Amino acid sequence: MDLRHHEDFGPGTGSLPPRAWYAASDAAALSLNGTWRFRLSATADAEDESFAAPGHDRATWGEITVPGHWVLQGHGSPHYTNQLYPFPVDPPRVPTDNPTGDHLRTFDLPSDWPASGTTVLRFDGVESCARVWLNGTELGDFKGSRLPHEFDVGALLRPQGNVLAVRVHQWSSGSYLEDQDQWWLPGIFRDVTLLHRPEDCVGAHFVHASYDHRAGTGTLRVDADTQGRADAQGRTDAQGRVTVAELGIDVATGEAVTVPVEPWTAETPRLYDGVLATAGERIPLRIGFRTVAVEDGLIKVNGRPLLFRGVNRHEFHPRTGRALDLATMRADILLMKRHNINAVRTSHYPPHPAFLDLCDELGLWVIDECDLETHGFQAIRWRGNPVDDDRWTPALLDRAARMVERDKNHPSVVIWSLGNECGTGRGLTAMAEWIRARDDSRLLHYEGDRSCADTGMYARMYADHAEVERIGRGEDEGPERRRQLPFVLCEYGHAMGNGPGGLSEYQRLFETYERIQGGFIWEWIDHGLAHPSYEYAYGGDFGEELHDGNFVCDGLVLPDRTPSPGLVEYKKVIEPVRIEGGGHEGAVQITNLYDFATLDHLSFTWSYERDGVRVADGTLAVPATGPGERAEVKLPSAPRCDPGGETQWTVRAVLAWDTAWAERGHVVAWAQFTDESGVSPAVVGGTAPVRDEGRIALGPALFDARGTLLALDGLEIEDLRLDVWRAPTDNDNGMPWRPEPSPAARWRALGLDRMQHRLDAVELAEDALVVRTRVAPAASDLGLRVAYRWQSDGSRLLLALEVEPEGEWSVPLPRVGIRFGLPGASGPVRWFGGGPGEAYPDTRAASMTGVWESDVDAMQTPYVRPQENGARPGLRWAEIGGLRIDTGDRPWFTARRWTTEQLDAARHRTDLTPGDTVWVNLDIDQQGIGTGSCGPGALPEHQLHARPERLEVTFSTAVTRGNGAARH
Ligand code: IPT
Repeated sequence: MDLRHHEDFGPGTGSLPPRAWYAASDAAALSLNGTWRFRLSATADAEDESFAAPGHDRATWGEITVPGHWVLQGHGSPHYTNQLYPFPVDPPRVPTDNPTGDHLRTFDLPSDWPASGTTVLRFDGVESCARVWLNGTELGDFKGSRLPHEFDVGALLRPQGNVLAVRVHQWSSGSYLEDQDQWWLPGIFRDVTLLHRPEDCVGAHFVHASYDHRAGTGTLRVDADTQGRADAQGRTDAQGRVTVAELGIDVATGEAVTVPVEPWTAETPRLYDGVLATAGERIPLRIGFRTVAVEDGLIKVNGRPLLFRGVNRHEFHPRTGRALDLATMRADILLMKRHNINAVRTSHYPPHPAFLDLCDELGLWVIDECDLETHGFQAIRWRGNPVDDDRWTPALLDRAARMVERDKNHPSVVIWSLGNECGTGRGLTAMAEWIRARDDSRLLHYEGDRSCADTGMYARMYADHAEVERIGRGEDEGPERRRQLPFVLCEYGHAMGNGPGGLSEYQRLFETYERIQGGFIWEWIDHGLAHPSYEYAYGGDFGEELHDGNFVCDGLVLPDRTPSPGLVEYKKVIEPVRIEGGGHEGAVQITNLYDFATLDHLSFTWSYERDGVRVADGTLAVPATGPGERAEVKLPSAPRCDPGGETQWTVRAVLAWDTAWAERGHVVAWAQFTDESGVSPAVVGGTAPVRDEGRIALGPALFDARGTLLALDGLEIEDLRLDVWRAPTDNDNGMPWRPEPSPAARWRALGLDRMQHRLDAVELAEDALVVRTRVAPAASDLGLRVAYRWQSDGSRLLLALEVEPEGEWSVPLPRVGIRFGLPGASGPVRWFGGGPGEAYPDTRAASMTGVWESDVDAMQTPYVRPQENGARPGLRWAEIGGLRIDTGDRPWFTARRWTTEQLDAARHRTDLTPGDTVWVNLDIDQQGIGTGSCGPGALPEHQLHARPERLEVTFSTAVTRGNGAARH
């Protein structure tokens, strides 16, 4: 059968050979972005091709913004699947139902558009297959959605009234190669540009800029093809000149020159401005000198091993999908740099090319990944996998070439990745061979082939801590060749919903074993699409037949790019400066964890706090400390303050001056050290409980006859009782494809979400009211014996809670503590404890001890799919809704305007309606978070196993006792 262009194995026809992308030259350019005419058809051939001819009647057509996806502009709807193809797997055929968007744009050339030379038309990205006509003449067709394609249009252009017609099919054979875990979003989603190519213009060019760290010199050679052709060695006739004024370089293309330079690294992104000039054109070059190599089994740049503090980045915007503007790209990088991230894997396709310019400029290591994933074949045991079928190899090689040619001049790109999750096959080997032959100055990455036959490094995703440790020790099994390779976790720490937990433990391994050269969190941003009813939509919200729900919302930033607590935690865990030790007379140790930079750009400050309130502060003089070095500095003697309080030092490393990515004073790293631990509040007692008219009074407190607290000094309190349930997090819910039940499934099976409270006794003792209950789920013999011992000194109310498990508990508890309601509570919330943001047992590195002020609404983390969130650890005291809470037991503190049951039932943010009552949880402990939505669950030391527990809390209604409004 004859396959039509969108269903054949090939990459397309008619486009020019790929070449390097650059933002601007002095040749004329015309952006064709903007409003285009648009018509959507349900099938590939519902309409004939007459629309491409000038003069076609478009009266009934709509409009669309280019770049953009039609499904986000009111035509059809988006569809989310992770691995599964949303169509029958019968490669290279695709369904008859194949949304097809006809795009039309008429344009005039600027009056000064040069008549000589020629002009090319460039598409930077079209999903998934385009066929292009200019003025009625077909230029060709192409696949490879996130790769550029150019056509020579010189002969067809007219000064006025040009008609550019583009037919885009949502599904094509290319879709089989683009099964990335993301929304399917068809359309012309990157720029469309006309580029004049003067006579004697610069053709393809390749900037080779290496750095010799022994000599301190850089060697520059720019190969350029002034005719658009290269000879058999890839070298070209040297007709162009390369100048770098700052370095006094003025050489012919093809000629190498070695001069003293400052190297480029992600930490010190030193770029030199140069020019590549031919008789017809001048192209600005931004040159970074650096050398990437594997030596002694380690990835080294400029002779030094790297540690990737990375993140996987998809291109995403909640309104425009994968059509990103420059400001958004820059915002991503600034946010990354401000959170100590030093590397990006462009999962799972080459990004908009301007993103890499920004990585060069601001400094990030980049793994540039090819637009290739055939994950859906896994579901059919990899039968027919395109990467192991020679008919597809030309398409694979085309993708490899388009990536490498486009991006090869970026110093930030240190590793090429063949793609993601494609299984194994000859096609991948062919790609690797082509890439190595074209550019042997970078490493090759591909995670999917455990033999590492084609790669220069060993990569895994979601390996648990124990396995990473084995690899670090060199105790991993596997091919001998692989055991010699450096190791990177190309994905780990699945940032879905609340979490990921366990990052500190991973980082410790990365810093302990030199073979483990860091990792890349999965992933940067939640792909929640702006939605009129749900606020943010995820899989299934558009009525998709097959979908993977909110697995698409697994980022370190929320869809609107608000940092989630996970990003704040990651920033702390990967701090490039470690501050340790300290104490009374003790010295502070400062370790420079940068790979290249000194600490010269940082200043160090200290502050001293009593009960969370700053008493004194100052600066610390830190001696010059090179990468990997450690310095010791003495803190001043402890400032005088009132005795009896809890005192601590806080030491910070902040930017000493403005940088390209953050302002002076921006905190890069910090640590706190306790000086004196303070005195716990005195236990109160002495008042006798009194029974009266079906009520029990105890000092300021009123209980009902069953011993339920009703009010304190007239402040209403609702339903105070033991609580063990939390709205399961995505990590609690685990991986749907794993056979063993997730923690949340085990919790629900046992009934921890439906515990019954049986009242066993209400005892009025001389100076205490004791209420005994047994808390247990129906159908089980497991239970928790609970004793609430209430005492009062006449003005305050003390609760001493005791919990005793009964039976063989094999399931960890979600939480254990008390919860109660404060009807009508409003106003600010102030607390002394961990903050400012949320934390859990294995996500608390970034929690800083201090006095914090917020309000209940701001204490919620609005995860796209609602789930447990917002806990603050280490509570000493809190004031909320007129209630004062004091405790020496440092419980976890949570407050929200809905119940856990409502949070558990909600599917979207919009399902949560704040009620009048603020529900407060004080937890003795919580189960850790882990990263079980894709990866290991909470580590054993962060699991909450049922055991005898105690909690003492004092309640009062007294207002602030001189706790100044210190905010950090
Ligand atoms: C891994 C994929 O590479 C990535 O695209 C994403 O789907 C991630 O998981 C989970 O969000 S594949 C997984 C089956 C390990």
